[in-house]
Amino acid sequence: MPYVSTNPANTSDVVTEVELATSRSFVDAARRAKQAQREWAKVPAPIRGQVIGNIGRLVEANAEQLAQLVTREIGKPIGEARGEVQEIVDTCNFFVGEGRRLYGQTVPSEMPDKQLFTFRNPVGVAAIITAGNFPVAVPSWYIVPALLCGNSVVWKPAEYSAASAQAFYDVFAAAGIPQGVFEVVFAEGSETYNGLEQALTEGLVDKVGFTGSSEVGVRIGELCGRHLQTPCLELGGKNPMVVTEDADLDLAVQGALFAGFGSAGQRCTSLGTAIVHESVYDEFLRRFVEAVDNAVVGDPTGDVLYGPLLDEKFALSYEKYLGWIGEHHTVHGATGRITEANPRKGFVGSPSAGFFYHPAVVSGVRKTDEMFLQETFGPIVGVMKYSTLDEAIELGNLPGYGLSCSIYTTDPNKAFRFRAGIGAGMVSVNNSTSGAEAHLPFGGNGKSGNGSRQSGMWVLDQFTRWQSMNWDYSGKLQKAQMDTLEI
Ligand code: UN1
Repeated sequence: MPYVSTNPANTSDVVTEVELATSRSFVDAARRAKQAQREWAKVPAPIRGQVIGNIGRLVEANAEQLAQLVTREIGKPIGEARGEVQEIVDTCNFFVGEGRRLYGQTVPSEMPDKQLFTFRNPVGVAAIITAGNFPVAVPSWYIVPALLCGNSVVWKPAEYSAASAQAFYDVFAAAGIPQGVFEVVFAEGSETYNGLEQALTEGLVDKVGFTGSSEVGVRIGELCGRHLQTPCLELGGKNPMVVTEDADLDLAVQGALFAGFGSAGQRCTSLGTAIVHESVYDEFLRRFVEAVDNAVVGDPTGDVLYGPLLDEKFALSYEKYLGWIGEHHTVHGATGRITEANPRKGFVGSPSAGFFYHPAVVSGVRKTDEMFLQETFGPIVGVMKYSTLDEAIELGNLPGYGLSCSIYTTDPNKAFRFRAGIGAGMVSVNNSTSGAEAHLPFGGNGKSGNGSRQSGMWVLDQFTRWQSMNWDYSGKLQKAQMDTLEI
């Protein structure tokens, strides 16, 4: 079945057409990957690291082209797309060095003339399923360390970012990743799920990495559980930003604008609800609404805060989120699709050519609202009041996600109390909820994931398994616990 990927800023622009695979093709790719992994694991880790270095250099050499393609295919503003490409380079740079570390340990034994060791072994074949909002950076967070650790990879990117995925894949092939070690399969959801199930049953997949919705994450988690596997799940978020009474309000507004509306709010780390102290609520809201009103939206090849939604599918779900706005809410400014009939001041380009939506700031949000409890993957931010920091922390935790959060405060005591009380995997102080750096643990808890972490050295635990070894050079049978030396 062919799939046509179009430019969401101009839907008549066809970016690529790919043939979607069946579940069978997914299984075949996993089989090739299984075969190829045996040889790849024998390549010394420092040499695998060199190949990762080649990838980083090739991405750098083709950075502008790749960024332009990402912008054309998913509508991410070009500045952010360049940042996304840089994130691959940063990831490669980190893991080049890891090829010369990938440390194990030497551990003392309780018996004389005996030495204990630990080794990191590759897991085998990693099946990586990723979303299209970060079509190249987030895949690199999985694929680069997985390969470095001696695994092979079967990658299922989002269809609507197929051209970006293909360009990313081509770089890996050109950098010297052997055939079969990295396979890409374009397939829609149910074929992927069936293929994955089959591959797990046949023992062809040893680790699953998934970035996407919490709903699909639960299904993948259940499937993996049946095969006694722990997947790496990076799911949705309802990321709160707390603005305390002593916060620098202009800074908080800048943070809320970028976190809430950067990438059109389509990051898993995007701001969900600004939880603002009652004493500064009105002033924060006034400045925030003004900033949103002045923000430039439109053609993502220019200098805009955000462009179109990723794809038609996301435009449709955004319409659903708008339906959560109730009588007791105040919506500041226009909502819905930007058209000639529903225009936006300062819009850059031609609105009706793509999936452009007005930014929605919704105040008067209550803790029982769908708007407050559910992820709204799009340019919509709720604003609500709190009176004590404990209450703000409780509100931050209430939706049950736990990916990212931030606090704007000039009081370090509040920042530390917030950090300790909030259930999120990532906490920002006086900075946006989004914009993770490539070498800090990335991941969430609760509905945001199963506690797995990506990035930096922490991701090594996803793509290696510890093996212990004990070596007895005493020349006799020494029995643990029984022959322990008495002092
Ligand atoms: C995601 O949306 O899946 O923190 C990841 C950020 C990004 C990653 C977001 N670097 O904004």
